[in-house]
Formats: sequence, C-alpha cells, structure tokens
Amino acid sequence: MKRRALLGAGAAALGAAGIGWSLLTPKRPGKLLRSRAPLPEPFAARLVVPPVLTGEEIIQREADLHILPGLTTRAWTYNGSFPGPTVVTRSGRAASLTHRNQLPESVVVHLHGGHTPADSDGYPIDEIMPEGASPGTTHHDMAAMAGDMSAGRRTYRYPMNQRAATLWYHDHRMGFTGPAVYRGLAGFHLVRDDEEDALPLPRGERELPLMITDRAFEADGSFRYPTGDSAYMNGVLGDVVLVNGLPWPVHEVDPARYRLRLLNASNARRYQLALDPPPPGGNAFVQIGSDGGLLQRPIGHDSLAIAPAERFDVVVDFGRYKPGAHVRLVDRDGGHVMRFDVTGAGRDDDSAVPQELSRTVEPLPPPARVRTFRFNQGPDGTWRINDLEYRPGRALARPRLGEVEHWRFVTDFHHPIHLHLNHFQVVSRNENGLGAYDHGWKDTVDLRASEAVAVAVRFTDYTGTFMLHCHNLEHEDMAMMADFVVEA
Ligand SMILES: [Cu+2]
Repeated sequence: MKRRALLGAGAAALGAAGIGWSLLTPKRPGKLLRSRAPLPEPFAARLVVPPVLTGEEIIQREADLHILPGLTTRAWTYNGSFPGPTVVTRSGRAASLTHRNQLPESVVVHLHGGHTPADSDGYPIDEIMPEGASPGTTHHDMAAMAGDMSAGRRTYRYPMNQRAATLWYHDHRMGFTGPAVYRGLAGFHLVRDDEEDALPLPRGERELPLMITDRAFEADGSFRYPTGDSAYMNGVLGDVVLVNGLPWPVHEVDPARYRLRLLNASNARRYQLALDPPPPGGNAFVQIGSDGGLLQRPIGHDSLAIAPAERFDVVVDFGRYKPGAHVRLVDRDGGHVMRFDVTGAGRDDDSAVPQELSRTVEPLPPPARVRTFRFNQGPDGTWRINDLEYRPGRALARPRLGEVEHWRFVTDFHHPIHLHLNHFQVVSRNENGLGAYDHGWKDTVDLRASEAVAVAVRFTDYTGTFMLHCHNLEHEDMAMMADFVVEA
C-alpha cells in the first residue's frame, strides 16, 4: 500500500502521473509556479532580522503576515513570525526546546545541522499532534507505521556538542515537509563558541542572518502551493524571492564589512548569487564558513552556487563601494534577491578576516567502508535512493559508531543531498578534487546531473536511526529519503 503523499495531497493522485513522467523530466530541478496576486515592487520592503528566541518554548500557530502590500498571508509559524525566532545556543551547553502545536495538522521539528540524539532529531513519523487531538483523530491514518507520537507538545533535547555554525530548524513530517516549510515553518538556530568569538569578525548589527526563499501567492495573498499537481513533482519554484520573509527587501549598510549568514531555505530553487555591481577587484564574497561552521581559511568568490538547505557564511566589505551605491544581491539564473544601500555614515570598522579561521577542520582518516547511494527516479515517478522508495524502519546502511566511512552519491539529475547526525567533508567531485563550494564541514552537498560526489563522515556519539535524503522538498516528500542506523 502506498502511503506516500503527492505534494501533501495523499496518495491517490500518483497513479495519474504514471509512466512517462520521467521522460518529461528536464535536467534542472523545479517548475515555475506563477503568482495570481500582483507582484510586489522590488526593494520597497525593509529587511527585518528575525527576533532572537527568549525562553525555551516555541508555539507553532497560524498567523496573518504582511508580505505583499495591501494583502495578508495566512502562514504557519513558529511563535507568529516567518522566519521563526532565531534560536541562539552555546557549544557544549545543552539546550532544550519545547514545541507546542496549535496548528491544524501534525508537525515534526528537525534541527538541520544539529548533532542530535535520534529521539530528538525529528524522525519523520515522530509527530507532534495538534493540541487537543487524540491519536484516533489525526486526518491521515498512520496506525500501520506509527512513530513516537506526542500529543500537543514535545521537548527536544540538544546536547550542542558541536562547533559554532549556522543551523536552521524546520518541519520534517513524512510526505508533508514541502507544504509545511512553504507555509512558513523555518527558522535560524545559531551556535556560538569561544574559537569563533575570539575572531575579529563583523558582529552586532553587522552580522545578518539572511534566509532566502521563493514563493508564489494566490490573488488573496495566501501562499500558492500546487497540492496534488504531479507537474510539480520535480520541485516548486515561486516567482517572488523573500529574504527573511519579505519580498526583495532593501537594507541600509555602513561602508564597512558585514557578515552575511546566507541560508537557502527554498523548497527546490538553486541560486547563483552575485553582487551587482561587483566590487572593484572581484571576490565579492569572502567565505568564512560552510554548513558546519568556520573554514580553515577564507576563500574568495565572485559568485556563490547555493542549493536548497546549504549555508554560506560570508563577509562582504561594503567599504569597497562609494557611499550612495545601491548594491543588488542577484541570482544570476533568475533576478533580484535583495539590495544593500550603502550610506555615508558608520565608516569605523575594526573587523577583519584573519587568514587562519579555525584549527578544527582536519581531514578524516581513511574510511573503514565505502558505500554508494544512487539518487534516481522510478518508473512511477517517485524519487528513490538505490531504487527504493522511503519506508520508515528500512535501513540502507548500518555504520558503526566511531568509524569513518566514505559515502558516494551518484545521480542522473540534480539533488541537494543532506545527512543527519554528523557533518561531513567532501573528498572528491567526479573523481577529481573539490568544487569551489565544497570546502569545510558540510551537511548538505549540491549534486548535479551525472555527477558523483564522495564525502567522508565519522559517526559519533549517538546510536540509532537517522536520515539521508534529498533536500529538494518535493523530492523528499516523494520518497527520496533513507534511514541509516548507527550501531554500537
Ligand atoms: Cu532531489
């Protein structure tokens, strides 16, 4: 029996897609969904930095947001905002977060990039049911494969035995992650530590978390998501880019260095980010960190390819522009993302980017084992790993605790591949050295058509069941996930 939901619509529509879908699959992920509401004017909204969470509780609830001029958008939110509040924790200091679910449907919370024990990792059937619901009243019958369900609330425990990094939290419910994140269930989680604090990086108002998403809107301002439409199994692309939940916003900056923590939280869109105009001399972005925190040393880039769920921690020096300059952050494949307006004030800048950033990016020792995972599409249109659709409880790998393995990811299409539990290091791309964006500790790697990427990972601290999956959320919902079980 198929329990897979088609873009959140339940299994029934799948048969209609049928054989032939794969013949129509283009080589690029996603299909553009156009808004029915008038598109907003770019650079009219002011950038908002999400609030920092105080306390240890997040209430998931509906809220009416002002995203488009003159319209409201009913969103699913963490504490009423999109993005949700930014959680800030300290390396080595255990944290716990209680999520209460006042939404109409079940939710699951995953801390993306968290080094988290299995029972707090947000396994896709470990649902938090809505407050007031009893197990018999959930809208979809999961009795045959019930996870660790909780009623109304759940406390997630995060040991935070990990280095400083830009993490994010988002919904991870089986078959419904795409629509849930699209409706607003995503937020930043920043981990800080002493090594990073000792560096003279830009901070305070010159440190900006920037969550980039694309959305389409209905005429009434609500989010438009193509529930049940098999034409979008390849990924949903919106026609409005939001940064921190607002369309193509603008932000005034001093002529000084800024640290931008870039997160691509889009369901399927991959961006090639650049500054327009570029600064004189090139290297617009000085990358200081990746998904898993600081690089060993900085890397200069003219542009950044950022796949869904990847993070790039970069320093941009707006002091290289003349006061009054309007600097657009653009997607070379698409259009605007946001704009920075350089003011004449605030020239003081005691920040710097040291040539050595971190000493904790040593290469891992040779692997105990090499495994290969093929990411491809089945004849029925579902997305598969090693020819298998996701089924909870079926492990595709059983690595041993403490051992290093090399995992090779191969595909004929484009997939951002994400591993839970441990960060990894890319060791080769197409049997060659690393790509420009592969450096440092990562948890998501951009795998393009006909590529093979090998990563080295050591499984540490926690045994149990974790996930390997594609982070194109429509692919993920259409079964491109696998369990792996870490054994003692
Ligand atoms: Cu994919």
